[in-house]
Amino acid sequence: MFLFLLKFQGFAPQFTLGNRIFIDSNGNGIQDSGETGGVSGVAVTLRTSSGTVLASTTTNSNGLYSFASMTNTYMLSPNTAGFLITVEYDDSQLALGAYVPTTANAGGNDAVDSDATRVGARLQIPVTTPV
Ligand SMILES: [Ca+2]
Ligand SMILES: [Ca+2]
Repeated sequence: MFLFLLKFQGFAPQFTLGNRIFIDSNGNGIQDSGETGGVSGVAVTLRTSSGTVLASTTTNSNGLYSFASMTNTYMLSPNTAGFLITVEYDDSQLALGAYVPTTANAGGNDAVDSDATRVGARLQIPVTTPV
């Protein structure tokens, strides 16, 4: 069984939001050192807290995704909460195949855990923009 891990990190000052949809091979909710594979072609969307779509992208061959130049394109302010990075978890998301979400926020290291929680047919990560 394979699981995937959806990770968020924000990088200041360019406000590149993103990270990876990761294959959590041992299902422990942690991006372990040997787990370098990602899921490609997954549609990822940046939304407001009320669900309005701000931007969409797809993961690359390493499972990486990002929303770049946020401050200019979307007028996001630093250190602002209220955005969501979302992945549809339904039949429309063919790239995920039989992958299922892994445990969110496992262990004590936020740098290597999975941040996505399931809300209905959607996986989402609440986002606060970088300081
Ligand atoms: Ca793992
Ligand atoms: Ca976390």
